[in-house]
Amino acid sequence: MDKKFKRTLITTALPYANGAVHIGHLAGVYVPADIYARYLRSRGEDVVMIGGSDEHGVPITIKAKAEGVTPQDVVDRYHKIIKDSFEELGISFDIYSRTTSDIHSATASEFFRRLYDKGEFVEKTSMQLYDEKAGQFLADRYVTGECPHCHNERAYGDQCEACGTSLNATDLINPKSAITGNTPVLRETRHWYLPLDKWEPALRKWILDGHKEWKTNVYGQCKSWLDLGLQPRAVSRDLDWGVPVPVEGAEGKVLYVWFDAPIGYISNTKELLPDSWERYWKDPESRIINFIGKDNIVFHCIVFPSMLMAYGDGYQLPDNVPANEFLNLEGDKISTSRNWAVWLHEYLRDFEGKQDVLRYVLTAAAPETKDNDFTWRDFQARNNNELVAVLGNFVNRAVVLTHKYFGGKVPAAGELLDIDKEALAELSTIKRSLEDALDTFHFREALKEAMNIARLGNRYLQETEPWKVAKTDMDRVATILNTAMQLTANIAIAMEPFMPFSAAKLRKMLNAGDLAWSDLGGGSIIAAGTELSQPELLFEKIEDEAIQAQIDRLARIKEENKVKSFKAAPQAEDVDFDTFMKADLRVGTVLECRKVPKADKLLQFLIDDGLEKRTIVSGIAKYYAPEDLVGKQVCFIANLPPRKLKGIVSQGMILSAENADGSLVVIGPSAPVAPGAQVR
Ligand code: B3M
Ligand code: ZN
Repeated sequence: MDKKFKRTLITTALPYANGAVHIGHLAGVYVPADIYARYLRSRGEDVVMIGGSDEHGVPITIKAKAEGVTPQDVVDRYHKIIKDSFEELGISFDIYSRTTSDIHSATASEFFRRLYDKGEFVEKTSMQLYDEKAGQFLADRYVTGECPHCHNERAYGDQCEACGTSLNATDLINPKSAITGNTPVLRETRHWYLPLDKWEPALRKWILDGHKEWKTNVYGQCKSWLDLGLQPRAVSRDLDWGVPVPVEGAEGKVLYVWFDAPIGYISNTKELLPDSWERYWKDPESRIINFIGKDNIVFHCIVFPSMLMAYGDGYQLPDNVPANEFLNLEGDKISTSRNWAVWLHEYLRDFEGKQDVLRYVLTAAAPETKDNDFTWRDFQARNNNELVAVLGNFVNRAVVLTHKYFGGKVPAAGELLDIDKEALAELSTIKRSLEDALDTFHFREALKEAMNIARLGNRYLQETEPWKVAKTDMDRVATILNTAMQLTANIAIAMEPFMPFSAAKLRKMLNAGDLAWSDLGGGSIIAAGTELSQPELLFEKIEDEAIQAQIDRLARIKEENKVKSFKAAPQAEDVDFDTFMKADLRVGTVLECRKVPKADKLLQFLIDDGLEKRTIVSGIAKYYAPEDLVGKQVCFIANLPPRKLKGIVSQGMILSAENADGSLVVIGPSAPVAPGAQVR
């Protein structure tokens, strides 16, 4: 690590307290931050790790309204779930607080007031959407409508999730209030804006010239924001949930959640260290590292730094912002609202005692440079093939053999042969690579290096075969097992930042006293004569049933979502009965069904319609395998004029219902009927 820093303040994005924490949050932010914090601590560095819940913002108030409770009820509930589950996973926050604390409102309020007094804001009047029925302005997510860019009909007032563009509510085409469903009207309101354009030259210099070492995804995003040119951003909202704007005449207005949330890092440091918090924020010999996900980059690299510069008073800007990309789940984007996630508190319930397995898998598959996918099969394979078969296996063999041949006492080594020396020498190479990777936030790589000690150990035992040597030369066995125990002790040190629970278990097994990070790489760090405890398995195999249960759960959610996310179309215009009766709807039995060549959507049916056999072409090839439909009964319109599709004359149309995702389900009778039966 860069020697010029005396201490490190690690911040982690404050999760919104309107839902639990899921594996995407963990892989993106909390596991890497915790690895880093534990690493620095084990090196004896002065480090503070800050976390907390983000308890303001519109989504929380929408959830509260939907449930008929207060926003405070919502955040109390989720703050507890989040805090408890982080703790159980071993995320070693020095403080995990919340933005509804008194110290936070006071800090955020003072921050705003100082900027206001310094003339750092621009005050502007603008037309905003107002719901007359609800009697309130519609900030951010309170409005939905059509995205002006990609025409997604369910864009929010602050962002279109389909194309990723950030929006102003007034940009939406055909806006609707999320509270009443009404079409809002425009009404004049006054807000405070932070002129980001003022800070653009300073930001350019700080990031583009000064931090070329940042991760390319972070640097690149900053550069494209800066190249687009920065605009003033509103930092207040017309809302009744949040930190009130501390200015006369600002009744009914609160600080925008993205103004107050990053100040939460400061308030939480203050709460933890009332007397010394400023050292971490203002001393040039301290450094600040912000762990976040990629959707938060602009706020941490552009907005919050501008706020800090505007505030002045010695506040330091972050030294690094190692943002990660996104983790997907079984090929689909993780989504709180669609319940498409693995929730930490549920994982901890379903896989009791397996905290380290999740930490391991999320690090090994972390989305460090690009989006990555979590699958339950991969989770199982990494546990069984890596943690059990490589790490657990080596440690267990080393400890069991020491018990078998030396009564559990680490034997003294005799003369080292080349093979022993080489194994021990490799430890220092691994240590160097491991530290390089950790220092530069390459945690996947770092974990691989830590695991390499176990791989080395397995290879060593395989080659030295102490169980064979034991028949002839116990002195040699002593040297081999001493070496194996040195490797094991090194593992106990190296794995601590990644898998603290197993590392603690291993340390207990080794009884080796204090093993410090500075011992890592050493070839005599566990003394001869040390009495090992009874061997205990560090990891156990995860069986197919446990994995299948999770896969089944996700399949159920997928089905539920098809129904839940469905928005029924408005009812069509009336049709008179006689007109309706002109449509000749019938049931037919599918005799044959095959794909239409060179048309990936079409299936060609031969239907027994009770009178003769008729051919119908239908656009459902994406949703059915042709053979699955043979023998089924379907509903069709018999009296449509024949139509030619890809050279085939289609005599009618098969009826199907459309799911929210556009997939089609063929409609048929709920019990068999005679082919040709009419439907009315
Ligand atoms: N709560 C957004 C998020 O959870 C926001 C982070 C605040 S960090 C100061 O993605
Ligand atoms: Zn869009």
